[in-house]
Amino acid sequence: MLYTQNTMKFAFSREEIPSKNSEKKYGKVESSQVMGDSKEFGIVGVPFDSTTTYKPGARFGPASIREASYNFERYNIFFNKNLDVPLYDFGNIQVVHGNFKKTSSNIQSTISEITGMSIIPITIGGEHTISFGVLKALDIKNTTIVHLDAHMDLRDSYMEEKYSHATVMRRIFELDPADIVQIGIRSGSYEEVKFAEKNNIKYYTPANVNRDIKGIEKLINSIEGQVYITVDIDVLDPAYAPNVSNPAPGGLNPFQLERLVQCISRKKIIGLDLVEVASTQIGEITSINGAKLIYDFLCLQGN
Ligand SMILES: [Mn+2]
Repeated sequence: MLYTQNTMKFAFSREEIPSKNSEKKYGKVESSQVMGDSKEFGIVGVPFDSTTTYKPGARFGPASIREASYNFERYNIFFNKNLDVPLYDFGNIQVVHGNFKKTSSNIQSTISEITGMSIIPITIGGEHTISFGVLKALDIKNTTIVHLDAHMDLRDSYMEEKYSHATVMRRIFELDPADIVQIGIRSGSYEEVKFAEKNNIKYYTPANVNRDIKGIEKLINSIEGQVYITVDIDVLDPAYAPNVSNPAPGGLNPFQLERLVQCISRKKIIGLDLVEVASTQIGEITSINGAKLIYDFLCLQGN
C-alpha cells in the first residue's frame, strides 16, 4: 500500500462517509440524544470571513487546520489515548461570500443533516458568526455554551450590523441556551460587561485562569446538562496564535487550553466549533494550535 494522505480531510478521519443507510439505522434523533456509548464525529469547514473588520483570512481556516492536523500522532502522549473515535470529514459547507444569511442557512441545514445521522458536529471556521447557524440547528434548551475567546462578542450590533463576528454571542444568547460561560476574556465594551452581569453570563479573564485554573475547572465540573463548545483561537496569546482576525495580547497559553479542553471534554458534548484561524502558510503556529485543539478533543472522546 502506498502511504497517502488527503490533506483535504482532517487527519484520522475515515475515508468512507456514512451512507444514507445510517439515517435509517439511527433514525432521526434530537441533538440532546446525540450521545451515548458509540459517539461519532463529523467535521465540516465553513470558509467564510465576510464580516471580518481587522485582519482578513479566516476563510483559510478549514484548509490550514486540516493540513496542520497531519502533524500529530494517532497516540496522544499527554492523555495516553489514541484518536480512535469514528471521525468523518464531510468537506466544506457552501458559503456565499458577502451574504451571512444564505451562508448561515446553509450551515443550519448541513448541521441538521449531520445530527440527523447521530453524528456530533465539529465545525471549522471561518469567522465567529458561523457558530450561530450551527447552534440554530441544535436543540440547546438544556445546554451550556462554553465560549473560549479573547472577546465577549456580546454587542447588540456592530457598525450597525446585527450579524457580525462582534455580536455573535449576543445572537446566541437570544437562542436561549441554559447558560453561557466565557473563558479567556480580555476585550469587551462597558455595555457588554454590563449586559453579561445583568444576564448572569459568567466570564473569566486569563488572569483568573493564571491565578486559579483549578477554580475554573471546578466550575466546568459543576455544569449540569449538555455542553456546546465554541473556541475562537484568539483565546490563546498572540504568541501562540498570531494569525487571527483580532489579536489581543495577554491570552492563555497552550498548556492552559489543553487543561481546559481536557476538563470540558468530560461533559456531555453536543458539538464544538473552532473559529478565526486565519493562517495562510503551511506550518504556521495558529493553525497547528487550532488543529491540536480538535485533535486533543477527539482523543479525549475515545475510551
Ligand atoms: Mn475573538
